[in-house]
Amino acid sequence: MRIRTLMLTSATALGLALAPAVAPAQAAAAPVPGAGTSGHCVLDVSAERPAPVCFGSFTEAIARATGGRIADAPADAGTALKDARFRARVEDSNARGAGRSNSLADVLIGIEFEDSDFDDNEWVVTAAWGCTSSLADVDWHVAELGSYWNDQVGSYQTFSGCRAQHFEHSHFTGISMAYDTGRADMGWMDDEASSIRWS
Ligand SMILES: [Ca+2]
Ligand SMILES: [Ca+2]
Ligand SMILES: [Ca+2]
Repeated sequence: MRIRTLMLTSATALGLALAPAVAPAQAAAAPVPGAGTSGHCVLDVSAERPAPVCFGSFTEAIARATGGRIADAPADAGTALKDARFRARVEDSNARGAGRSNSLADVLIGIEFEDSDFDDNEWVVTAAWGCTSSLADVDWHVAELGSYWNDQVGSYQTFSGCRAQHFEHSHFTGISMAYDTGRADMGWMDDEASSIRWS
């Protein structure tokens, strides 16, 4: 059983920066490359000190999140996510993932979107490996979303055997949605999620 505790802080323009919860004194995030107006970030939740890496396009973010194996993803994330062939390519890439062979783990476990229907800004979640089938064994999580992403998630999709559970409050408290592989509409949880588990 392996559980990683992560915190998203608010140090970047996107509010997508984080540090291990066990070391709050060192929580200040490094400057985020490409931070600013970019809404296409990759977050490696298995890194010792996770920090988002942001790109100018969804295409570039996917290339980074797949270790370069998918370099031609559609520019529009929503178009990509609704395409079964694209989702299959992600799973094929995950099957060939090399884990932590480079600075960013290359198994893509999920994508979180700001708006419903896989629209607006997104962050791509990577890890060194995917999820185990048991939901009791939580594989990855983010305990606190930052100032930008807190109460903003409007849709999501998971990959690599993962299912996501979104919580109303940070540190997995408050009301939560059932584990699911994806939702184009968060329903009552729209703009409410403050922490997330993947299992
Ligand atoms: Ca939103
Ligand atoms: Ca909340
Ligand atoms: Ca699991």
